[in-house]
Amino acid sequence: MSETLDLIKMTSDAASEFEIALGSVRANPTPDAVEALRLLFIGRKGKVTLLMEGLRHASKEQRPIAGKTINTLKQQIEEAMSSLKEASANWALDEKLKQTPLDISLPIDHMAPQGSLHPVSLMRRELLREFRRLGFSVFDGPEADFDFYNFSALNIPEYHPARDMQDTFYLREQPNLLLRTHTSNIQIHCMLNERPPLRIVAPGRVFRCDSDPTHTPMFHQIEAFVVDKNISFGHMKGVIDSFMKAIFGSSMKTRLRPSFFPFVEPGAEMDLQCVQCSGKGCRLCKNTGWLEVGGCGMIHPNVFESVDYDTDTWSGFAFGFGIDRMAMLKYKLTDLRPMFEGSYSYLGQFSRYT
Ligand code: FA5
Repeated sequence: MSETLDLIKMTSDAASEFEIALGSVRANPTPDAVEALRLLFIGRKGKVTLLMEGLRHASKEQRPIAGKTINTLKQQIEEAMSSLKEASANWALDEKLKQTPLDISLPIDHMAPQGSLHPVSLMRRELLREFRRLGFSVFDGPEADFDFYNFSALNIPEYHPARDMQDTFYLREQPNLLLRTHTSNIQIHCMLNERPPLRIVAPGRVFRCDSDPTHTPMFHQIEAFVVDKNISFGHMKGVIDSFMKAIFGSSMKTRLRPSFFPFVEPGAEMDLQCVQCSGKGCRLCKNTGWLEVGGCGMIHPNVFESVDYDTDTWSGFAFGFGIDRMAMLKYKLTDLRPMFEGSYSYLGQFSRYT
């Protein structure tokens, strides 16, 4: 009987102790303090757990009375612990928020870093603005295309060595299907669908098996072509000069070098003065003072024939320039490859141009 009375007295003492401890943990419910309180009373060696074990020594008659008292305390403690756990989670959140101060009075753009346009998008946007100003319309074409549009109709027959000039990715699924190696395929798609006069600009992604500081396996070109009556090489030179000066400034020097492309005659390569060394010669321009940005020329009569245009009536010029190369020159970059590696810090530097 006296053991039972002791147990009840100890339970009442434990209840008072718990009330006091609960008050101080509630004031500062850190996860550690909450866990310590739990262990102290209802842990494996906790005060209430030991009281439960002490029930073994109580007499058979008195055991239910003492048991009920201890159980009631245990339940009260468990309930208090579950609300303490919630308070502890809120405490942890408050602490975290204190460490990352949040000033809700700041303007929104100070809080979230803003995205920016990719240098190729910036360049394409600027180029299209200039071409639209010159009266060109935008035309699109497929990136995976048939040999006919990328090569044959452009006067590059099978086994022609010019096919080796552009290292082609062929697609296994279908014979004659490939990733276009240039945007010149759009000339054929457009001319088969539209009748002259034409004044077309066509930017797009192209693919070649190629990689070094000035070559990437995926890159962007912008194709432009004009088909009308009495079009001359002089018209082409005028258009190229006009948009190059609009983009790179009126002092930018350009030059045309005779070159061969099967789909134009005569053909030329267009160079811009090296922006890195202003024409003096450096590693980027391989000491030539110039950087090649694209090819151009008068549309070959065989191309007109493959799209059924009368060569006695129509003449035209075409050019295809590397957008990435022009971005490289405009933003003074020395390597094209990081443009496509997706580094946030690299691409973030273009935000001031967006
Ligand atoms: C052509 O692709 C012709 N289709 C251009 C053309 C169009 C000529 C119409 C005549 C009439 P070329 O292979 O030289 O030409 O490529 C044109 C430009 O694309 C190059 O001057 C360069 O600026 C860019 N370029 C070529 N290969 C790569 C590459 N791997 N990575 C980045 N830019 C490239």
